Amino acid sequence: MAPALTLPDETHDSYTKAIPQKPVSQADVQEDYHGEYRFAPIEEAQVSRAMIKRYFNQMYDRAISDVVIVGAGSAGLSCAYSLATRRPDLKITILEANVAPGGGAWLGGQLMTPMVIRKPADNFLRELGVPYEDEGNFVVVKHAALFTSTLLSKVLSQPNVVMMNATAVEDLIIHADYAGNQRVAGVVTNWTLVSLNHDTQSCMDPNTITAPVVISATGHDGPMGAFSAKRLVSAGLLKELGNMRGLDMNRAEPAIVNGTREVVPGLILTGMELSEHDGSNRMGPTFGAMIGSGIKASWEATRILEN
Ligand code: 48N
Repeated sequence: MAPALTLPDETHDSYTKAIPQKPVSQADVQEDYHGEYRFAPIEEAQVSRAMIKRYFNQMYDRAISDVVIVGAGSAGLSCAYSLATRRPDLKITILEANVAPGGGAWLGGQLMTPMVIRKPADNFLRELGVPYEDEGNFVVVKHAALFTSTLLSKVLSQPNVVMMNATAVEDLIIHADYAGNQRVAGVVTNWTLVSLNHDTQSCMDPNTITAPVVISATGHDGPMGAFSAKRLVSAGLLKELGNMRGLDMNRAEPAIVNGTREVVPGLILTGMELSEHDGSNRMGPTFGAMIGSGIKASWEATRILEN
């Protein structure tokens, strides 16, 4: 862990110099829903410093990560959980453009709430402890948010995972390796609200996170869908996008899982972003391939790191 940022003396006195406060003892704290509920005392600066110290220490520490995962949808989160639990030694940093992570996995299809997952991807539900109804060849989770919130909580409770939401990847770091081959070596980041407003202000420069492996799971729609695949084209590392094809569940799901791979040195694509890169079919409202592709991406990442 990088050295913690040192902050000015945090004794209580330094807070009350500005605005003297009536001292309140800890003994006044009381959780009483029938009488008087009393909180422990706090100073506003303590709240600010508690956030600043932790957030910017983690930004400092994760400026060099082992694996960056772009996109906290069902594929990105499945990948993060599989990688973090199998390789607790890795510094895994997730970047999610939305304030709310989860991507398209908060609903099933056409705003309906049940989520369909085809076997064998139901194995992952048992690993997470997500209940479901068994329909034979597939299972149904009663609410997509039950899957996504459970997965999200499991990912965020992994000690080696840091997630920065409301943070967009707005470019890739691309280096020439020792043999002169181009390889992805990290990501270029900015607060999403800044990324979305580059046309309203000039020169709001980004930040960077370097990592030997970047896993892009930015989906196929939304304001930044298929971000890395599109960037490969504009950076000259991919001739053209394959463009996602029409819906065919039985073709789409195995194609996405089996096609999950390192598409250029240092960059793995997973989930629906891959359908835009490869031109594979879409599967519509069934999520087993997002789970399988995410888990396969985690194995691809360890293959790269171990070679
Ligand atoms: O849920 P998505 O969009 O992507 P996946 O691949 O995890 O899951 C796709 C799945 O929900 C489907 O589309 C289903 C199966 N339907 C298929 C079909 O046929 O329609 O998550 C991508 C995440 C989102 O949360 C985005 O906000 C985020 O990636 N994101 C980014 N985060 C950071 N920087 C970026 N440049 C960026 N672009 C997207």
